[in-house]
Amino acid sequence: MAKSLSRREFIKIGGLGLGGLALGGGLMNSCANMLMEEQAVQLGLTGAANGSLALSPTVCEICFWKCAGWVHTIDGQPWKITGNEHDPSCNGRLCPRGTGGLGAYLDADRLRTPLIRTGVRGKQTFREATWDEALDFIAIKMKKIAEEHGPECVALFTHGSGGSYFKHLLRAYGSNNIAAPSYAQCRGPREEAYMLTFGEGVYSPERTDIRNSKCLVLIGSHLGENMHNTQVQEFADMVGNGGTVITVDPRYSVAASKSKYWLPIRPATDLALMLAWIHVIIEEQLFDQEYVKNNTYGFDELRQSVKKYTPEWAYPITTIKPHIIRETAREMGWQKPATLVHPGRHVTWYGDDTQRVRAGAILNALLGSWGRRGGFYYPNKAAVPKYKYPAYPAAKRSWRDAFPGKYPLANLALASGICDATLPSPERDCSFKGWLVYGTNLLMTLPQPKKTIAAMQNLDLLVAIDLMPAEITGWADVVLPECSYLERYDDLRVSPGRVPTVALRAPAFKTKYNSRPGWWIARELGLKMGLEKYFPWETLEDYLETRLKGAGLSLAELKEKGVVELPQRQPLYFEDGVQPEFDTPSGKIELYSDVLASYGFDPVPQYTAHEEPPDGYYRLLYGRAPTHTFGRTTNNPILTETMAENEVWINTKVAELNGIRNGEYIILANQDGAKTNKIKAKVTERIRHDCVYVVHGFGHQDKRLRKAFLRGADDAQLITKVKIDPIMGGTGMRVNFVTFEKVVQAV
Ligand SMILES: Nc1nc2c(c(=O)[nH]1)N[C@H]1C(S)=C(S)[C@@H](COP(=O)(O)OP(=O)(O)OC[C@H]3O[C@@H](n4cnc5c(=O)[nH]c(N)nc54)[C@H](O)[C@@H]3O)O[C@H]1N2
Ligand SMILES: Nc1nc2c(c(=O)[nH]1)N[C@H]1C(S)=C(S)[C@@H](COP(=O)(O)OP(=O)(O)OC[C@H]3O[C@@H](n4cnc5c(=O)[nH]c(N)nc54)[C@H](O)[C@@H]3O)O[C@H]1N2
Ligand code: SF4
Ligand SMILES: [Mo]
Repeated sequence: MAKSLSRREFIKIGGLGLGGLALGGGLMNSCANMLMEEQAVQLGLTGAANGSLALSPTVCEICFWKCAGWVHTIDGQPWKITGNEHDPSCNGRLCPRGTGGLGAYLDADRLRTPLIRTGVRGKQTFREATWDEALDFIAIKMKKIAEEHGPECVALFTHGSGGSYFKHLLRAYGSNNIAAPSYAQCRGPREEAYMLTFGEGVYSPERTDIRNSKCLVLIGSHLGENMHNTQVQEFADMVGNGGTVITVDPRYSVAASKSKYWLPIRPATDLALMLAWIHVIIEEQLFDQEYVKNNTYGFDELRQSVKKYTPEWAYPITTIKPHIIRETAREMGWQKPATLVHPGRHVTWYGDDTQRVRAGAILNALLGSWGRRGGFYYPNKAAVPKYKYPAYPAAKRSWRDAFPGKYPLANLALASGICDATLPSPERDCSFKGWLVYGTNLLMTLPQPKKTIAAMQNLDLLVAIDLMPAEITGWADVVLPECSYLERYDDLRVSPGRVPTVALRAPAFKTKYNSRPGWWIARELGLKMGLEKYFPWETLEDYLETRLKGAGLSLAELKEKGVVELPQRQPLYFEDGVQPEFDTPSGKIELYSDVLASYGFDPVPQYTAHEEPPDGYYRLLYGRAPTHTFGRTTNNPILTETMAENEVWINTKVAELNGIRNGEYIILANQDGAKTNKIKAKVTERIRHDCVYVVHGFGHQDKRLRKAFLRGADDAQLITKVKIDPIMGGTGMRVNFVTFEKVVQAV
């Protein structure tokens, strides 16, 4: 370790990256790598004379943008991680979190060996076990559940690349109940809204052509705090090129600070604003008439339906003045079709989220931005054949059977739904007896954590596969330590983008402690369960080689290049003279949806009011900080130095009214009496008076996370109420209201 950069040096760099963010258009820490080089020279770290430098390709796992990078080592010791210059997902620059990715490897609090619970569930008493013991324990329990209840009674919750092996394992075992919180707690409503409108989803990374956009409308999307790499780079470029930004946010976000218009909307009323925009764009004929005529279905119904939604109608609801609604609608019209109404990503807000996002999709359709430069491009994905396995056994039941007639347009399993269906209820049989939880900290991630605990208490088997002793691992029967992404191979990254690429993650370091890569864990478990025909490969290198061969590539090439570009498969934009086709029932962009109508939902979005906070209470809003990813980095020894705890943003007048001083620790209590740890008040004009804001991912409750334990507050503890989207089952979580309590000092 003597020759690697010290933590302090890393932090300075992270801090500088952030300075760039606050100061202007330079939103990325492009200077960070240069500075690292400089410091490396000072430390005598450069050149083979001082040690042998090596590079190995990686794909970042600190968030799900999946930037490709290089891990630099000196004499096998960690030095730094930089972006891969040939990767269109990062353009050679990682965000500050990715740069701090070494912290995931270095964290001394990592899980070190398999653990088997010894006392009652939740009491956190475990004994260390060998891999053999731990996997035998799981295999025996899973076989028993399959015999007694059927394999469908085991569900997988997963988030992150290694989840793919466990999906495969579960399907081979006979269950299709695979859920990710990134659907019903994140972007599910967006995918369904765009599917209904355009016949395709937005996908990840988003197909947004921000780089070429002339007018960008951000409705709650807090780019710059939401640090999804190339989106932020393109946003900075677009601002630098003089593009118009319209930001709708009750909080003066980083994005708002780069905007021509900041619309500090009353939370929960965005749909009213969007309907008024549609009204103006239609009435003032600001829409793309030819595009709408050729490509859309239901324009007249839409026009009739939004007649009533005038800016004057929207004003008292949203608090946005009518002339501002008109002016911003005209800006959008002038720049069309290079006007991009950003579809958002985390969109599970108020329970009518599919309809709200659909209103944005309709705006994009009217402005003709779908399939056009500066709007949404048509993504290209590399043609890399899947590994050929024998067919999976047919699953007899699915999570859907627990919800007859509900959430008809959910295309993926609901993490929250599986949790509900694990609780005994007179309405349904208790369907789930076993949970495998890979890389998702359900107690922070799902709303209503008490319900999650009650559900877990009904299980015959709970396995957590994690890097860290996150809260979920404290409830598990068996805890399996995965090694960090820097110590393992993973499946190829074949993400959609402007150009089709394949990227490789290879191990840069030997596996630390008694941890193992996900692929190894899933395979060993499969072998113990008699599923060897589904694991014909022995190492992931064999598996990768087979897949790459199918695309005319090799592992050696990927190891050398990290990222390989393959031929383009479709044009990015609609071509002149070619009539586009849409995978919707009408074959057109559906402004009016017969599918929604057939299920009894509004075929064009209609406004319904949401509950407002009672007196003395404020709506709880939450979001991201540039140097953290949820709770997965809040114990990272490098990233915690940039931000160690969260604060609660409180409007200056509200703070005065409640006698709260800036920097004072307070406790947040919600409408149901749920309370947080103490959290620092940030008294600011940058937020409306009717809401407060916290960054999600802090306030860890597990003391094994020594840096994160009780640092700041966890918003999930206050999300005791949800409003469920009837269309697809997403859990609207911004429907909770909080008040403040003083921290009583111990005498
Ligand atoms: N209250 C509230 N809830 C939310 C949100 C919110 O803002 N507020 N956001 C929602 C959104 S948008 C999303 S996408 C979801 C995200 O939810 P999750 O993806 O579940 O996010 P985390 O809570 O960070 O959980 C990540 C877990 O993965 C573990 N981990 C990290 N690296 C590895 C690894 O390499 N291998 C393994 N096996 N485990 C690893 C971490 O230790 C941690 O336990 O949460 C949703 N839920
Ligand atoms: N640094 C960092 N970046 C990340 C992540 C991370 O953990 N860390 N996570 C990634 C993931 S998985 C996701 S899904 C995205 C999430 O990021 P986004 O999709 O951009 O954000 P949201 O969570 O929808 O929204 C947060 C913003 O919405 C505002 N807001 C709250 N309520 C309302 C409202 O009623 N109306 C309007 N108009 N605005 C409102 C908040 O003030 C805040 O600015 O970020 C991604 N990027
Ligand atoms: S955006 Fe940042 S954290 Fe996310 S994958 Fe890229 S470098 Fe890693
Ligand atoms: Mo998300």
